[in-house]
Amino acid sequence: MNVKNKIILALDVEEENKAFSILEQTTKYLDTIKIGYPITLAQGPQIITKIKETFDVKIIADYKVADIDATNEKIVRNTLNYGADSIIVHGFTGEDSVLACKETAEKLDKEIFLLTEMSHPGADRFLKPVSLDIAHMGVELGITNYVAPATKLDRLQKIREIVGDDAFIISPGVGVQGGEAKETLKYANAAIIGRSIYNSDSPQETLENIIKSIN
Ligand code: BMQ
Repeated sequence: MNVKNKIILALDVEEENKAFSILEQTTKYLDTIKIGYPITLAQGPQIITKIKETFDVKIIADYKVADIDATNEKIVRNTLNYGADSIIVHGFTGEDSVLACKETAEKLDKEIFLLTEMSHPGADRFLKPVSLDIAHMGVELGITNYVAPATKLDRLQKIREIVGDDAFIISPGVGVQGGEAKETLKYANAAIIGRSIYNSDSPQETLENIIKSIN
């Protein structure tokens, strides 16, 4: 995995024209975006295909897949067949659920990202107590891509220690949620940034400034 400028745009807008306008302004500096339920539910999953046909970007589908193995298989297969390059799956559902996602993606020559701990405060109650265990499970299952929080650098660092230097970690929570890109990239391979970019008056300038701040 390789992410240009170490920034992944979280494209959580709902309107297609807004999404396309932001992509036009940012894809000079970005080659990887994350789309999730907001735009998918507003525009339909065909939006994945449409973005792929229009822009030269890799798409991470953030559907936080969290069901039994048989259902996960269907969710992952359909998402990737729309053209997504990878999909984010929850780890708390356990080994069989996660393995179904991994094997389905591999059959299509695509990848999964395993979500370990989350960036928001509420994650401390239920997810934090098990998130390091989730990372250990990922290693046992041979997973090489992870999601871990930019807002909790001590946790991000611990997760990096567990998954190892060769794993690829993408990290949300930079900007509006309080995380800082340069600090995050000490432990993560790429930072996921949404609102600070797509809600700014000039997404292009904001992105340029973030890239400057990293280098
Ligand atoms: P923003 O930069 O806070 O606007 O966006 C962060 C993006 O990462 C959003 O798409 C969130 O849904 C997503 N996200 C997160 O913020 N924290 C997590 O722990 C996981 C996650 O996917």
